[in-house]
Amino acid sequence: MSDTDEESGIQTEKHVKIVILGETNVGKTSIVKRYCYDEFSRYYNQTVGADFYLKRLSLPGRHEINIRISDIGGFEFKGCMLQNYLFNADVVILMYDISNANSFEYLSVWLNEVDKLLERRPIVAVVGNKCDVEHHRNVKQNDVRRFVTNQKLYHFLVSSKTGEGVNNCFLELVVKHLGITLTKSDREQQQTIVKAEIMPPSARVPLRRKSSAISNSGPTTSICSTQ
Ligand SMILES: Nc1nc2c(ncn2[C@@H]2O[C@H](COP(=O)(O)OP(=O)(O)OP(=O)(O)O)[C@@H](O)[C@H]2O)c(=O)[nH]1
Ligand SMILES: [Mg+2]
Repeated sequence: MSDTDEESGIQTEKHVKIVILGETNVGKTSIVKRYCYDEFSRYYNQTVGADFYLKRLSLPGRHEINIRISDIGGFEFKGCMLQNYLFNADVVILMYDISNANSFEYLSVWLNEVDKLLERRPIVAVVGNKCDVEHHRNVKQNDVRRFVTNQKLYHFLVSSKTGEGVNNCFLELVVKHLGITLTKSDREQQQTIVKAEIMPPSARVPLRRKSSAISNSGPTTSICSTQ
């Protein structure tokens, strides 16, 4: 991180390195692409090794921030490069998929590895992705709460598909690392526009009926589309 020079009004640059870890298929590449390019692909393309991205963020108070993001393929846990990827990390994101219980359970193994490979634990955030498929949730919220409380970690819920929570997650971690204080309106300016998909009736998931007494008139859906 370079020094600030707010009093003289000179714009200064700061650098933050974020490393994203987690099981394969949880959406690590997807969150980076949503954050850096505001795009999403429903097709899975496995990350081999690691990919590196750069995002510039301007914040009030003449803060110009270069965020370097390392997107590590889920299979890299077994690779010998993990220590190199983690080198000098300011923030580590441990990502799980809320619809995949294993992906959450393995986070403790990833966290052990981070602690083993780094002398000092950086800021670590547990990020639950795919919150657009809340109706397929397989990870208990209490388990997540217990893990993040015990380990003193941050927790965010996001959807790389709709963009929900994505900007906020990166913003909070960056300002936390740099010690920048933002006002409520500064935060609001950085919020993502959530993009909901309008589904044809044939693709909608029917609501589970509580009892047979509920009328069965017309098609229903558990998917709420907002714009
Ligand atoms: N519904 C939904 N699907 C998502 C979301 N994020 C990612 N996906 C899908 O999940 C699959 C895996 O996404 P990736 O971003 O490639 O996963 P990854 O963690 O980078 O996987 P590896 O590169 O193998 O480690 C893709 O088919 C994405 O379209 C999300 O927020 N919601
Ligand atoms: Mg990937």
